[in-house]
Amino acid sequence: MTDYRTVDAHGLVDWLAARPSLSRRLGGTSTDWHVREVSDGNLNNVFIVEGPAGAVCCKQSLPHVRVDPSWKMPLTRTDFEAAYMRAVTPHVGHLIPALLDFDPAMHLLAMESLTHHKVLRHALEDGSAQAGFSSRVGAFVGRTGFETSWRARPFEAAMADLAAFSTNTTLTRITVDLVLTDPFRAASPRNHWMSPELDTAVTTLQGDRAVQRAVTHLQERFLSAPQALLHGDLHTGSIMVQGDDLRVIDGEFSLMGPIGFDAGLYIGNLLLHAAALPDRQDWMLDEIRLFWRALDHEFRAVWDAHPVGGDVGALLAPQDRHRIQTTALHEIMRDSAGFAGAEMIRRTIGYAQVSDFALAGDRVREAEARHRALEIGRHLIVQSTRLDTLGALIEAARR
Ligand code: SR1
Ligand code: MG
Repeated sequence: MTDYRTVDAHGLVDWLAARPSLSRRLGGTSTDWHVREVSDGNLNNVFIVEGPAGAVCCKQSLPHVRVDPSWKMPLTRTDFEAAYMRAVTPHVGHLIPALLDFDPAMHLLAMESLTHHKVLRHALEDGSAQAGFSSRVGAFVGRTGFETSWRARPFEAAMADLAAFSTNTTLTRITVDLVLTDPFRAASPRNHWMSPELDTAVTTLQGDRAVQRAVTHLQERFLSAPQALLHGDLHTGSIMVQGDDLRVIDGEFSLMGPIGFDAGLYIGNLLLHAAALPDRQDWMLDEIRLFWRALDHEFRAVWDAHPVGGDVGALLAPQDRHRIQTTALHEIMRDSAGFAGAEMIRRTIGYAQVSDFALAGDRVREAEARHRALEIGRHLIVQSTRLDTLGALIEAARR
């Protein structure tokens, strides 16, 4: 931590001025640059810097959770985000912002500024999101899910990622606790919920042994099925949109894990939005269809394009490939359903909830929306091992 200091606007300008390529991108001299703090997530400081020629987005880790300074945290999370961006950029191109620079001593990264983009969750909330965005998210998960798997590359490359990202233990601990444990356990002090409206539902959920058994299965999948390099926190706040341009941001939770974890978090957030605004349910179910079809298409297409890229699959006859792909996609769907359910529940009663519920209108409707989210979430979790097709998932999510 010796060379680290948390930058403010002035410190950031000095840091940028010492970097010729970033200075050129901004243009003019440092006195022409305008810095705006745009931190929105729970963990880090984020700034947009604009100059006469262009803009840069800078993100720096803090020694604590941004929204809770008493929650101390190591600084390495931007290191993992930079490593994730480097690892997936060759496969997804402009579906993520370009990484421009990373300073490991300052844990400060600079990336392409998405000045005119909006966080997808906000675009959904203010009604500006254009229908159809999910096909690009599905393509992102399908491509990263295959290209970083053991099927696409020699085991040495996959093991290098396994070794590198398995040290992302601080953020993995957050996921294990906040997504896959605390919400399902009474007396977890970080849980909070709309009380008294949800009291009975929460007590029932936390005493439900079928839920405990199914979440145990999800915990095992998350921690012991390193299928591919995951984003690790793929919710609608980790995606930015402008018209039909979409970028996935915030890869700090990256790790090797089951592909259905990324897919499930995304699906869960669409279903949370539908729970908050029932008249958008058909739209959100359409988005899930688009998402899954694109994931399915890309996953098969990149596999077909290099059928013997990895050690896994080296013996597979071409005529068996389609069937093996289908089996793999069924497994991803089952995992997705379960993780979507866990995400819905943790975003309703856990530490980090979603702002979508405020759209419900009044307290009565919000309580109904939250009850819906808990009910659908529970159903997806306990039924997940039976939900292996898109049709089955949609039907389960319609309750
Ligand atoms: C303390 S971090 C809480 C949540 O914010 C992040 O975006 C992740 O979703 C995490 O679970
Ligand atoms: Mg984030």
